[in-house]
Amino acid sequence: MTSFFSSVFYWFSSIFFSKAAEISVVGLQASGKTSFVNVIGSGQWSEDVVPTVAFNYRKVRKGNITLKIWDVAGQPKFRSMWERYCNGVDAIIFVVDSADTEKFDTARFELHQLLSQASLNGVPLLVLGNKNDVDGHAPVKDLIKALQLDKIQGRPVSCYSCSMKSQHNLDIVLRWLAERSH
Ligand SMILES: Nc1nc2c(ncn2[C@@H]2O[C@H](COP(=O)(O)OP(=O)(O)OP(=O)(O)O)[C@@H](O)[C@H]2O)c(=O)[nH]1
Ligand SMILES: [Mg+2]
Repeated sequence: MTSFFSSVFYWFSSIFFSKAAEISVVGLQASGKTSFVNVIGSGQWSEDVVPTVAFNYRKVRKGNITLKIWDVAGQPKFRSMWERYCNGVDAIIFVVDSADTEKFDTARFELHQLLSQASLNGVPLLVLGNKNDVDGHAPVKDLIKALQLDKIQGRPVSCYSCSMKSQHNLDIVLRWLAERSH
């Protein structure tokens, strides 16, 4: 009987205390954006992922939080779309392949270019240094330096090292997103 009442309680609370956040996931091609959305959506890692064309939209429910996610393509021809999909969201997630140090300069350029758009003033930013399962990946302090995250002003900025493949640190990412939900 107790379990019946507690499940009814959780059902009601999921309706009345449910929260939502709309987020955009951007970053250079092959950094792992679609893998991130797949892993938090299905809890399953798969190598089998094709490059995104334009964007994917996905709604993911985690506990009492609904995430509306714009997964935007990272190839150069699609980058001019990033601003449009980041406009009005609760948070921007910028994914970097932390093992591909040669692309850090391009990632920094594209990130700062995006954040210079007045329409995105104040939108919280989460930088994910993905692929930390790969040897030679850059730790958070090197990412902060390489992407000049300390120069970003006027918005909350966080940076975590993570891996979609091993699902390392995804619990922290979800907690960060829960704090942006309303
Ligand atoms: N080792 C490793 N490989 C990863 C990880 N996350 C993604 N990958 C691989 O990186 C490649 C690109 O992943 P995607 O998720 O398609 O990258 P994307 O950022 O969505 O790329 P675009 O859609 O082209 O912008 C795939 O081969 C993935 O299997 C990770 O955490 N570790
Ligand atoms: Mg993709």
